[in-house]
This record gives sequence, structure tokens and C-alpha cells, in this order.
Amino acid sequence: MIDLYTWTTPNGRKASIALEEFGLPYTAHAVDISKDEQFKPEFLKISPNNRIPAIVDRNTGMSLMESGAILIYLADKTGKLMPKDGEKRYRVIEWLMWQMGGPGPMLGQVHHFVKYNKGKAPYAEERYLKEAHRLYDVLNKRLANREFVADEYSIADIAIWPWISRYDWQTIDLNQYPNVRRWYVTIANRPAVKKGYDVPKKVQDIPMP
Ligand SMILES: N[C@@H](CCC(=O)N[C@@H](CS)C(=O)NCC(=O)O)C(=O)O
Repeated sequence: MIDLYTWTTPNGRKASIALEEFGLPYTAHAVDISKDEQFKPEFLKISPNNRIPAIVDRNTGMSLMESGAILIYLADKTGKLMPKDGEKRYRVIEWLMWQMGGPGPMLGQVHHFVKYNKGKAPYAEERYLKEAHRLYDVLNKRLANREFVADEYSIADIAIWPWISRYDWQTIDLNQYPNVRRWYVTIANRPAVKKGYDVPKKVQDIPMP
């Protein structure tokens, strides 16, 4: 049994979608970041960076923060969605790290400046939108002749997908990136993704282009 501490955000949804895909039993605990619940002392014990998601594995007592680390942990625990060794494993880690260093922080800045603070910082809006388009272009090219970012559907797709699901917040027209669009729709239709998207509560239907 896994305890998942999460909220209705891209990083939170990575963990709940993965838990659904792995078929692991878990209990979701809502940490409402709009009410600063991520700063509560009891949450800081398992997430010293005061951010969601975090997990506690009741079998081992181990706690873990950082969505990338959580995805690798769960993949290793179940032996699913990431090869055990060899080049294929590192290809998954490569694209997982691309997400952690690229779309995560950069699209997060687009949400901050373009969606929530439009007009306040035109230079920042331009800078992060340009970077968003560059990242979408990288992903579009990567998906030109493959179904998923690594060799098979993996934790790397699970990490990237929730950030792309906010394409409307990012003012991105997915028709401009047809390979990303095709990949996005394929993953959106997976039953585990539909279930994991609504954790810890349903906010809206999955956006569809
Ligand atoms: N690198 C971290 C980022 C986690 C993160 O930024 N989580 C956001 C929600 S998507 C959060 O908890 N924000 C709370 C805050 O900014 O105080 C991860 O991938 O887990």
C-alpha cells in the first residue's frame, strides 16, 4: 500500500497516473497547495522541498519526494514501464530527465506569466512562450517515427503527458504539433490515465484537441 500526497496539478497527476498504470493499491491524501498545506510540518517530514507529489511506501516505510524519483521507484518496485537495464532503460531515464528539466519548469513559467499574470512581464511571457514552442517542437520531432518517447509506453510518457494536457493554458495549438497531438490523444484514452487524472478529486474532463 502506498500513501500518495498530491494535488490536481501536472506533477501530482504524474504520480497518480503511474500508480493506476502499475495497478498498485494506494490511498490519496489531498494537499491543497492553494491553502499552503504543503508547508504543514507533518508534510515537510516526507517532502522537505514543500512540494507535491510525495509518497510513503507502507511496506518499507520509505518516503520519497520529487515526481521523477517517485516514477523510477515505482517502476523498479513493479518491474513495469521501464526496462531493467541496458540502453532502453537509459532512453526512458533520458526523456524522464528531459521532462524534469525542460517542460516541467519551463511550462510552469508559462502558466505563471501567460495564464496568471498576463501583461505584467512581456519579456518573460515572450521568453517562456518561445521556450515552450521549442520544447513542443523537440517532442514533435521525437514522436515523428515512434509511438512513444522511448521504445515503449513508459514512465517518461507519464511524466510528460500531464504538462501537455495544459496546452490550452500555454496557448499552444496542438494542430501545430501533429505528432504530439496524436501521442497526447492516445495516452488520454488509456483507462489508467483517465482514472489518475481525477486524483485527488475531479476538476474537469481531460482537455481534448
Ligand atoms: N520537481 C518537483 C516539482 C514539484 C512541484 O513543483 N509541485 C508543485 C505543484 S505542480 C507544488 O507543490 N507547488 C507548491 C508551491 O509552489 O508552493 C517534482 O517534479 O515533483
